This record gives sequence, structure tokens and C-alpha cells, in this order.
Amino acid sequence: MAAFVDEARIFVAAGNGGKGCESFYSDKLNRHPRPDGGDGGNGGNVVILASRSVQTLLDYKFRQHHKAQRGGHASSKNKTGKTGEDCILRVPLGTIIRDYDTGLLIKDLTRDEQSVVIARGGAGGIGNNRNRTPKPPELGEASTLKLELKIVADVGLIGFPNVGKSTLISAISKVHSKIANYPFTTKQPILGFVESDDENFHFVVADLPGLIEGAHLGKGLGDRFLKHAERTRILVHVLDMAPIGGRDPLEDYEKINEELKAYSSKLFLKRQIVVANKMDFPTAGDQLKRFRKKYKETIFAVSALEKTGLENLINQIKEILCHDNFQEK
Ligand SMILES: Nc1nc2c(ncn2[C@@H]2O[C@H](COP(=O)(O)OP(=O)(O)OP(=O)(O)O)[C@@H](O)[C@H]2O)c(=O)[nH]1
Ligand SMILES: [Mg+2]
Repeated sequence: MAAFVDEARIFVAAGNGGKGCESFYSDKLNRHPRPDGGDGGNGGNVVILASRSVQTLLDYKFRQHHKAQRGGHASSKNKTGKTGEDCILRVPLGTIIRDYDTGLLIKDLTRDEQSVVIARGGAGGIGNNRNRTPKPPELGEASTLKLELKIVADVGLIGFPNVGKSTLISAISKVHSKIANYPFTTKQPILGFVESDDENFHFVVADLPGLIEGAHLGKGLGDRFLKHAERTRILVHVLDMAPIGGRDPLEDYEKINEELKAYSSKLFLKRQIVVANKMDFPTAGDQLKRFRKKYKETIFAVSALEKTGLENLINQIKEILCHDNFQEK
């Protein structure tokens, strides 16, 4: 899989206008030459277009300069120049465009097929036909931009490494996220599309790299990926009910919440669904009881591996996404 890149600097330049034409038509029947120079074509624009089919900003890491076509020059006999072709840059959903030097926000592209003209092509030059005063063409706009990706998904999967987040997303969506029995298998966000029996209802889940204590300070894969949890509507907090190496799901639950809190209150206050995973392990039932005794939060008992309990979980997600009139915090 291609590397996940969530920042890039690009230079964009729209096309200059084509030159207008100054020419005079004369033939043996007309004593006075007639001005017949056409107008130059407008330069092409640079357009940035958000597309669900693009996953990362990787392309822009390697290709930084993007230029639209200049407008065609005009010619005599009133011929206008061709309009320059637009340069269309496809970026992932959730790409934030800023002015590179000032950091000012220009546009946040959060909807599929949403686009913005980021540099306007120059107007073509004016020709001398119809007795107009010829004018030179205008230059196309140019700027340096910073692209930053903060993915947009309905649900973000969070939890310690190895708790089964990738197994879960692979069980409920068609995406396959790498699964392995060691921490930090997932190194970049993976988006999965979950369909349900209801044709009109689907949602996007983001599998995120595992979090550990100190993630907000950059530990593990750290805060680089916490920002991707910020623009989800709900967090699904996955707990491993049969952890190895002396970990305790209840402590894990609290530690992750501490990390969220330390990173941003927006993340901490986001609606959470707690999932008890690996319930197929015989010892998991006791852990679940402990959790229920200690916290009032509803917890969904599942086995992502054996695909049990998933329907209830999906129904709960659906319930929240469809009916709850909750505010984005
Ligand atoms: N028995 C059992 N094993 C599971 C279950 N879910 C996941 N596993 C196993 O747990 C291990 C880790 O699963 P992953 O899905 O890769 O875990 P993750 O949370 O994505 O891990 P990171 O990407 O490292 O954060 C794998 O060996 C899985 O097969 C489950 O419900 N039951
Ligand atoms: Mg994973």
C-alpha cells in the first residue's frame, strides 16, 4: 500500500491569458482597412477537487508544481484564441487548503466532489475588431499552498494496539485492514464503507493506528493520528477483554480517555461507543462483568474474529448517526 501522506506544499499557477490580435482586413473593394483582430482566450484555472477515491496526499509530495494551460492567442479574421484547459488536482475528502506563507484558511473540502477554483486564469487580451482599443492579456494567479488532510469519517475506531480494531473494520466493511498479533500493525488510517440492510443507510469507518499512553505527546504513532479522530462523528472505543502481557481492559479504557482529554476536549467530549472485543476468550466474561460493575456506560460485547455481536453494534451506530440530534462538539 502507498504511504500515507497527510501534508504537502504545492505551487499552483493558473494560465495566462492569450494575446489579443491587432490586424486589419483590406481587399480591393474596401478602401479603408477594417480592424479584425480577435480576442485571446482566457487562461485555464487551477481547481482543487475532493474525491472519495483519493486516499492520501502522496502524489503532491512528489509533484509540487501545477500549472494550468495558457489561453490561445487570437488571430485575424476575428478569430478568438482557445480557452486554456483547467488543471484539476484531486485530493482526499477532508483536505484543508491554506495559504502557505500566512497559514490562512482558504477552503476545507469535506464533501465528495466539492471543488474550489484556487487560482484564476488570466483574461485573454482584447483584439482590435469592432473598433475596440486592444488590451494586453492578464496573467494567471499563482500561489503557494499548504494542503493538510484531516480525514472525514462517521466513525473512528480507537483503542490500544492489538485490541482488534482492524479485525473489526474488516468484519463490518469490505475493506481489508492488515491484521496481526503484534502492536502497531496499522500505521495509517484506513477507511471502510459499511453497508446495511437498509439501502439508504451506510457509513464510513476509519481504522486508526493504536494509541498508547503519552500518545498526545507523540509517543507511539502518537498525535499524528489523533487529529484524524477529530473529524469523526462518533468514536468506537475498542477494548481487548483478554489481553496478554498484564494489561487490564479497565485500565486501558481509562488511559485512552486520558489521552483523548490531554489531546483535545473536542475529542474527549465526542460521543463514544464502548466495545468489549475478543469475547470468544473464556476469561472475557469476567472482565465484562468487572467493567459493567464499575462504569455506567453501555458496553457492546463482540467477537470481531467470530463476527458475533456485530449486528447490535451496527444498530447502535445507526441509531446515533440517524436519529440522535447531537451537536458536533
Ligand atoms: N480471539 C480473538 N482474537 C481477535 C479478535 N479480534 C482480533 N483478534 C486478534 O488480535 C490480534 C490483533 O488484531 P488487530 O485487528 O490487528 O488489532 P488492532 O487493534 O488493529 O492492532 P493495531 O493495528 O496494532 O493497533 C490479531 O491476532 C487478531 O486475530 C477476537 O474477537 N477474538
Ligand atoms: Mg490495526
